[in-house]
Amino acid sequence: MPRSLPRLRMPFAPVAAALLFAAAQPALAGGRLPPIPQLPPATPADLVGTCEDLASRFTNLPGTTITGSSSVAAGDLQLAGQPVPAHCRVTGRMNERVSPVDGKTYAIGFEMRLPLAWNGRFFHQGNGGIDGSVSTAVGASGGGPLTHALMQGFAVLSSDAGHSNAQGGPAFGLDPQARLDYGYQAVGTLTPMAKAAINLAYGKGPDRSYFGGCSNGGRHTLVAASRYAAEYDGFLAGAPGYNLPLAALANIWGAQRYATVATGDPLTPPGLETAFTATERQMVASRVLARCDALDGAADGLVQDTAACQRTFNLMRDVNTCARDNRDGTCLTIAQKRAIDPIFRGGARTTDGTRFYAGFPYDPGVGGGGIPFWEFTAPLALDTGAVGVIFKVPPAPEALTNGAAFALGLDIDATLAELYATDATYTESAMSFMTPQHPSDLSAVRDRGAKVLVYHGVADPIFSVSDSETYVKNVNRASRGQASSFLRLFKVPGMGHCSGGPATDQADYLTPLVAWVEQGQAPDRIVATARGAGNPGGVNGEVPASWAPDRTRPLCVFPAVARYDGSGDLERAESWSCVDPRGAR
Ligand SMILES: [Ca+2]
Repeated sequence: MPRSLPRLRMPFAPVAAALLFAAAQPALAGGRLPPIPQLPPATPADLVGTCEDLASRFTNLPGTTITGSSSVAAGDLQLAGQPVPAHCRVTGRMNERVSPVDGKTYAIGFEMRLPLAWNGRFFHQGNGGIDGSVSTAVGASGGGPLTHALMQGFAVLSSDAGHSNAQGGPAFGLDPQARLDYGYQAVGTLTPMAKAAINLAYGKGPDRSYFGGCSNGGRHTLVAASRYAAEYDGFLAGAPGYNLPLAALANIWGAQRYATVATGDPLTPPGLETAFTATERQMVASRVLARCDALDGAADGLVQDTAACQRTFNLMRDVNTCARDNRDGTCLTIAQKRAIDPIFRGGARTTDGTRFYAGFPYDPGVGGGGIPFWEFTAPLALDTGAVGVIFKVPPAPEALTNGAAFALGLDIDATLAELYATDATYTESAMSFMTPQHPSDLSAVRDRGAKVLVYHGVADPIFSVSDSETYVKNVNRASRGQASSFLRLFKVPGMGHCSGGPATDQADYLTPLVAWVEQGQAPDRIVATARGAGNPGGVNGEVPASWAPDRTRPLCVFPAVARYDGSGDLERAESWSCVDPRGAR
C-alpha cells in the first residue's frame, strides 16, 4: 500500500460509523453553525424570439460551436402518455481539440432543451455509465417517471462529458484531458456556457440551478456539490457512485470470488453466473424475507429496516447447506457461502484485510432481475475497461481486447494503489478526478442555502447503499449532527440500480427538492409507487403478484425507516409511519 493512499477516504467500518453517528447527535446537537439562508423561488419567463434564431444568438459563447437549433412541438416527445410541452433543441460542442496522446479529436458534445414557457430554472443532467453520448436532455429521475425536469418547465442540459463512445468506448481514458472532462471538468466548462445561453434565450439567467442524475449521474451530482457548490442550488443524486473507481474494482474482486465456485466457464457471464444461480438467489431472497420481512410490522414482501435485517439474517445459518455438492436450488454449498457472504456482508478487501469498498446489505432484491448483469456481466465487460483504461495509472490497453481474462487475473492490491497513482502523463489520479474533493465537507452547499437529496436502492448491486449511508454519516459528523438541514438520503427497499426490483421504485424526487430549496419545506417522506399492471410510466415486471399493482410506500429520511401502523390498508403509504429505529430500541 503506497503512503499516498489516504486512509481517511476508506469507508468507516459499519460499527464504528454507527457509533460515530450516534455519538455525534446528542453531543453536538447544540453546536451553533451560521444560519442557513432561504433562497428565493424562481419566477417564470418566456423564450425571446424563436428556436431557429437561437443558433445565431449563441455565436459568441466562448469555446462553443452551435451545430443546430430547432423547434420541438408539444407532443413530439411523450412521457407516460403525456405530451412534453413545446421547446427548442440546441446542439453544440465545446473545446474541440486533438489529443497529443492518441491523436483523436475530442470535444464536449451537448444539447439543451429550452421550453418556450420556462419556469426560471436550469437543470444540469448527469448521465450514466462512462458517458460518451448525449442522452436526451429531459432530466428524468425515479423509476418509470411520470414527470421530469423538462416536463416541469426547466431548461435542461445534457452532455457526453467530453468524449464519444463511437471513438472506442473506454479507450478515451488514454487521453488525460478526456479523463478529467469525464471526471468533473466537462461540468465546469459547460455550466457557465449553459447559464449564458439561458440568459440569451430568455433575457435573464436561471433564478435557481439544479444538478441531477443517477448512477454515474449521481456521482457527477455529488462531485458538483463538492467542486461547483457556488453554481447550483439543488442536487438530486440517485445511486451515487461517488467512489466509482473503488466500486468498479470491488465488482471485479467480487467476480474473482464468484469464479472460485463457478461450475461453468467464469470467463463468460453465463459461466460466472453458475456460481450463484437465479434459483439460488431467489432462494436466498426468500430466506431473507422469512427472517426480516415482519421486522417492520408487516410481512408484505418489503424489508424496510435494513439495519435490523443485517443483524437478524445470517447466510451461513439461515440458508441450508447442501449435502456434499448436491446443488438442487434449496441450499448453498459451504464453498459458495464462504465465497459469496463476504461480497455482501464484508465488502471488498485487499489481501491484508483492508476494506476498500462497502459491502451490500441483504435484501429481498438479491433475487432481482438486474442482479446478473451487474454481478456477472459488468465485471467482465464494463468494469474492466473502466478500471484498466480510464482509472488506472498507468493504463492497461489490453483490458480493451481481453476484458474477462484481465478482470479474473487482476492483482487487486496493486490496482487499488494505481487508482490513487499519477505519472508524468496522467497528473491527476482517478480517485481525485472521479470523486468529491472533500466528501464530508458540504459547508459551501449548506452555507448558501442549497440542498442535497440522495436516493438509493437497498438492493443496488453495483453502488452500495451502505456507501451512501457512509457519505451521509460523515457529512453529519462534520456538520455537528445537523446535516439533515441540507442533506437527506431516501433509501428504496428492494430496488436495484436506479430502478427495478421488487420495490416501489416510482417517485418524483425533483418536486420535493425544489420545495425544499425554494420554499424551505424539508421533505420528511416521499411517497413512492410500485409499477404494477397498468402503470403509465411502464410496468416493472418484478412487482410481486401478491402486491396491489399501485402499492405505495413512504420513503423515509435515513436513518428513519417505514413501519406499518398496525391498522389501515397495508397497500397504502398512509398506513405507514417513518420511525427512527434508534429511538424505537
Ligand atoms: Ca415488511
